[in-house]
Amino acid sequence: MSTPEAPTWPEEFAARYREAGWWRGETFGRMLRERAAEHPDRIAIVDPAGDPAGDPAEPRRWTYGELDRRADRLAAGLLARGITKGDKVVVQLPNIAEFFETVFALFRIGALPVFALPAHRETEIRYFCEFTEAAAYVIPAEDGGFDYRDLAAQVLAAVPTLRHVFVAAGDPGAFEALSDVPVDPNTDPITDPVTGPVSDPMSDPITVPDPPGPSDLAFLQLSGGSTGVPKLIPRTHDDYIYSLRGSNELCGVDASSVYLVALPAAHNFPLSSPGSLGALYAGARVVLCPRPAPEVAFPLIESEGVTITGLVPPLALVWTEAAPSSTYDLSSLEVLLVGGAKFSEEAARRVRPALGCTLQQVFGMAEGLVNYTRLDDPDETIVTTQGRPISPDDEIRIVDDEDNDLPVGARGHLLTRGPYTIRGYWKAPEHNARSFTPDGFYRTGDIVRLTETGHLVVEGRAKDQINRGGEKIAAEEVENHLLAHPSVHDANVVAEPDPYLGERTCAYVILRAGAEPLKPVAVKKFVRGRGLAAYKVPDRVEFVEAFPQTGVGKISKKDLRAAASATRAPVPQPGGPSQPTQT
Ligand code: AMP
Ligand code: DBH
Repeated sequence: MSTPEAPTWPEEFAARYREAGWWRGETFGRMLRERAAEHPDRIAIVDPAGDPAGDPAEPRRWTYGELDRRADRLAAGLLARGITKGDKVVVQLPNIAEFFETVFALFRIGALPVFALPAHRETEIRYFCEFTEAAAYVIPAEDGGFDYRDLAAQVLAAVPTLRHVFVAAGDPGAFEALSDVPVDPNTDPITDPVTGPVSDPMSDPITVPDPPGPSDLAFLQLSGGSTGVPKLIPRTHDDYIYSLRGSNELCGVDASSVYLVALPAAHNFPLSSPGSLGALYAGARVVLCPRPAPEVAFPLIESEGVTITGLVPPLALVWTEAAPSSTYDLSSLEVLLVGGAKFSEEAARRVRPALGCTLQQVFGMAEGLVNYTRLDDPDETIVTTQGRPISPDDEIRIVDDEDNDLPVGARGHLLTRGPYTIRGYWKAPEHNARSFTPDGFYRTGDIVRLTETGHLVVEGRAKDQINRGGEKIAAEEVENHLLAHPSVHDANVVAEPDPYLGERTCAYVILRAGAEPLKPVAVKKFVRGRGLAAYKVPDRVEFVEAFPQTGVGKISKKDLRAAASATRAPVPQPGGPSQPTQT
């Protein structure tokens, strides 16, 4: 049912998707319970970081039974702290086992994880907490040399709704350790301050008073966006689980699969295409990779027998370069998914010879639609297209600037509607009126063409965004930060080509009349100082007197992009400043 916060599918579509068997009335809470009942002793999660309380040299291995019990106990503890159905909880965790304990506990209660990325900083996190009126924020103590407790202290001071900060790994400092939250329903009676007793102390598993249903929201995912602030994407249990089931089928994931989470776990791609949640749905094994560098990932592929993983194009390039001289045995790897940004045909051709596995291109979006090349597609299709939709009920339109449908083969705007594509962003009615057609098609902002075989080829982008190796940057968001500099009169941010990342950001800046001259590095420092994720800091800053204009006097980003390509700074070398940003 549509709410003012989250528009959803009209009833006739919902009925059709149920009838077709896409939506089966599943929830994440029940899914884990069922898998744990079916095969309690099978390994679900492998975290190479080890057990801080046990042997840190031995990977932690949680069975389905253990993950289920942990989710239950944490759910009980969160309820006891007053976190209930509908509450929002910003989850900003690296690739550690506690990520899954946390999100399944929240799923069970019906509280909604808001999936932040480890790279996000004060500006983004504060916005997520304020906008969703988050009740809690879950962090590691430290990761990648950054202290998330300092960030949490700033956010906590600024956001009145935020009642709890839980530290999932490391020294909690002034906050509560996540490991102190769980309660054992067998020994500790649990009382919700509002609804009273929530469990019978003798019963295990716990009984959640008002568990979420299949058409309830499961979480809020982030959009790369093209506007001043990131948009939040409301996904339901049933629609997301359908995308997992469909992905598993097309990617060959079954109970014997081993999925390596190489990208940040909360990102939609490694979460759901088919990702960790797809693997858990299948009863498979999820191996967490703390960093995607070959020297970290390759030993894990060998030791854990990884069969499938997903990478953004710059990392796929790094892996294909490293694999031929690697001493690790990568022969267990059957499928490498590559997506998030356009994978060049030349790079795609190198995957099988270098890694000995099947390439599967994936063109997806957190808003919904996911396209895969099929494992048995001809090699030419695999290396030259970005795949075709998961569902027979995914509707695809390719249209001109006036929304007229174009003939097959023509380049145009991709519009889509279907059983796992949202009908609107969370709490964004004005933006929704622009991003969706009146009959509910999502305007992806991608320029694509359709081949005779029904595969999509991504040809470009109409949205004002930079795709920096799979990390999306809304030009307007960075422009707003540049405009906050007292010496900046105006600013425009565009993409320029980069051999590794595909694109990187170039900021054109006009200084105020009479302002002291600025160095590019000072501008970058200023943007970084605004508390933004590092990948949003412009790679290049150019000062200009004026911006090129279109015939009607609007600023021409097209001309700026052309200028940026023509004057591109010297090509950076691998290992240099344009290596993929770790998020
Ligand atoms: P988001 O909406 O932030 O989840 O980002 C999804 C966007 O990433 C898509 O709309 C595309 O612009 C881009 N994208 C994802 N996968 C691919 C791919 N394989 N090739 C080209 N662009 C992609
Ligand atoms: O870029 C994306 O958002 C993306 C890419 C591949 C995605 O959301 C997905 C697969 O599910």
